[in-house]
Amino acid sequence: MNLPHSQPVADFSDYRDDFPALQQSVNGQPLVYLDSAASAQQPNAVIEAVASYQREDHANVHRGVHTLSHRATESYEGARDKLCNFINASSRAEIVLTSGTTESINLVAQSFCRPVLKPGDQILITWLEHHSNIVPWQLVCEQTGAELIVAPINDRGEVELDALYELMTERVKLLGIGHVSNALGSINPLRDIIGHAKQAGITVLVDGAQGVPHMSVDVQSLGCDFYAFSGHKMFGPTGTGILWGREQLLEAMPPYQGGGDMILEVSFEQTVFNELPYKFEAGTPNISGVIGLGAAVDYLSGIGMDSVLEHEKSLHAYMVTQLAAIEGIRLVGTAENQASVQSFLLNDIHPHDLGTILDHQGVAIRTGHHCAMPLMQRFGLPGTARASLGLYNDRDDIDRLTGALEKARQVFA
Ligand code: C6P
Repeated sequence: MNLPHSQPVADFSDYRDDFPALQQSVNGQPLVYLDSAASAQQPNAVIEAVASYQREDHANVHRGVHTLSHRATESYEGARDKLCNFINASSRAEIVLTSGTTESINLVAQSFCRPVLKPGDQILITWLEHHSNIVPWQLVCEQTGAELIVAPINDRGEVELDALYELMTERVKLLGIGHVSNALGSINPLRDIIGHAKQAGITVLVDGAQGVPHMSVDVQSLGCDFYAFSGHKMFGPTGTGILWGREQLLEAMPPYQGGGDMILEVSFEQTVFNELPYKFEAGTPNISGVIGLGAAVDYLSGIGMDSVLEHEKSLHAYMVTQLAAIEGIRLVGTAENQASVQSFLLNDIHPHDLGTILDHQGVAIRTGHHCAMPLMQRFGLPGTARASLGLYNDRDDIDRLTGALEKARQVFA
């Protein structure tokens, strides 16, 4: 549906028409896509922005004096401006374009933490984290002799706040915390957590991979120091991501990688690095992907992130009610404040078998450990089935999911 962006739409699910991938049948059934937490589908506006750059404007950025290079640079840098406004960063210098959340977190681990961490220092995370918010810290702890410590969660999948705050001692140099859990959907009370961390003098990185696609994010009002997210989960192309960081911190950090574009001057004796954010963007970037991401930001801004959250919250509540009504369902992750994601098990059916049976009925979900193995261990599970929502889902999708699960229950009865 290609309405002017400010025009309200009566039925949110009408946006589905904007997504060509959702118009197909899979295994003889209209596709129901409930795997947006892994990667969201792309609207026509994004596909067209990428295609148009590739058809007409393809050239390298920041290098050429010719027209195509100017056009490419304008669109690429235009996307940075859109991202800056989208998360209310105070300056475009704070928007570092990366390949995704994973690279953004590794950049902070290696460039912010590695030069300053020493034995006895600690990095604090929680049991909810995705591997991307665990392993980079493990690596930097091994490199520096610092220690990784982990705040517990309760059986609903919520961070135990008192225990988290007790761990916030002067030894902790950085807190790495997810905005929304990819496996359980728990939304962390970030303002409260960041407030406590700041009182304790701790730098905070938020893994926002599952936050930005589903709600309005204002990095200045959150009060964190770094916020990392991925383009492909917010309806943009894969291989794009953002590290937002406070300018003062980024300014003081050494480059993460060396190469073209991140320099002002090079001789064999020394190199003068480029200004922010280019100091962190070595080599030819993912130009078409970033241009597509700019179009995704326009698309989301047109709908309004508060509306997206409202729509998905109501759909999530419906999903929980409908799932709970199925005999033999166990919901994994029942946090009071939850969004967009629901993990579950059905009797003793292996999640992979469940995923396969659902796929045969045209319903796409993710199964397994969701790159959160410690979290699965916390629940004594090898994995779960996970349905995750995007702005294009509606109640019919949930009904198809529950119908397919009923069938699976009968097959395994
Ligand atoms: N989660 C999921 O199915 P990348 O791969 O860099 O775009 O994002 C990594 C990542 C980091 N943090 C969180 C909270 C995430 O959810 C993800 C990606 C996908 O849940 C793929 S494992």
